[in-house]
Amino acid sequence: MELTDKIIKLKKEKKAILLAHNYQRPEIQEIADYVGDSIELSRKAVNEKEAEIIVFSAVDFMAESAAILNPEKKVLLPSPGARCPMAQMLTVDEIKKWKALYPLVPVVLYVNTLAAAKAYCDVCCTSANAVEIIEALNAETVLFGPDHNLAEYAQEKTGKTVLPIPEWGFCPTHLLFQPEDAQALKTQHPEAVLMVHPECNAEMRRMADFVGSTSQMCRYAKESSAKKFIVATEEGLLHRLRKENPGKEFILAYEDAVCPNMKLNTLERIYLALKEEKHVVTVPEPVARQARKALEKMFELTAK
Ligand code: 5XR
Ligand code: SF4
Repeated sequence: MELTDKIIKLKKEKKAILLAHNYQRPEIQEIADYVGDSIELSRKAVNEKEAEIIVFSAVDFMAESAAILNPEKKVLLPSPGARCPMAQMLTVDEIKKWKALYPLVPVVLYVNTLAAAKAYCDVCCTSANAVEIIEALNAETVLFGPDHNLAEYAQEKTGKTVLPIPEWGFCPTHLLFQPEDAQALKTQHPEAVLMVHPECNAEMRRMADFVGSTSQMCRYAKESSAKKFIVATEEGLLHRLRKENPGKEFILAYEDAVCPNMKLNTLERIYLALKEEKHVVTVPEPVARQARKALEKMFELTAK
């Protein structure tokens, strides 16, 4: 039996669902029950009442959020070494240091943080809703971590003071996109629309026709009348963009833009994790309770 068939069979037997982030390998996206950004996926998991096991093909912090929001389900991270380096950049001590300096200022944390850090914030956000969340807060200054590019973008968009914690946090994959490469592609394809993730640097964002998260890029590409797009985010998203928009062309803005951690997940590892029900992600309840509050506050502030 093919590996994909074995996974599909096991999923049924064990009442498991497979969730894949937009940056996963194409063959994983193809057999996933849902493909999306981490928060879309965590919400799907909450709605799948029948599911007993969630195989979350992504990185550590995403599986943690799923575990926090689905305490009664078993959440498996197929490759336990898949850790987001940006999430590691913000320690609890760093948050405490900034909170001591600005005791009255709310702390907004990108979901790309570990649960222990989330437990110390007021509200979480994603790259899709950072601007909306900061606007909704009754404060002119906020502490924001760990991505300093997303902080800067949110500051530009909201007109509020968004202080990055730490001052330098970044995504190594999105840092690979540089204006020279994007400009060369724009010159080669003058009719193409440039979509840029807000984790990219300011020059990239300034050149962009559209700045948004992975889920927002998918929506934008679908609704746009353009036929060609240059895309500045991790290469995995291009599989989904191409699949959902058969008549349109998608070009990666830098050819080696790969998140090595996302790519640690393979069909083989998904199969083994599911078969042995191993690499269970758990978050101790006191931390989970605090982090859940911050995630729920995000849902509350973005509810239409
Ligand atoms: O950089 C990421 O890990 C991806 C992404 C996205 O746009 O999907 O930035 N994730 C964040 O928005 C967090 C929620 O998924
Ligand atoms: Fe972390 Fe960047 Fe990889 Fe997303 S793409 S998981 S932010 S390193």
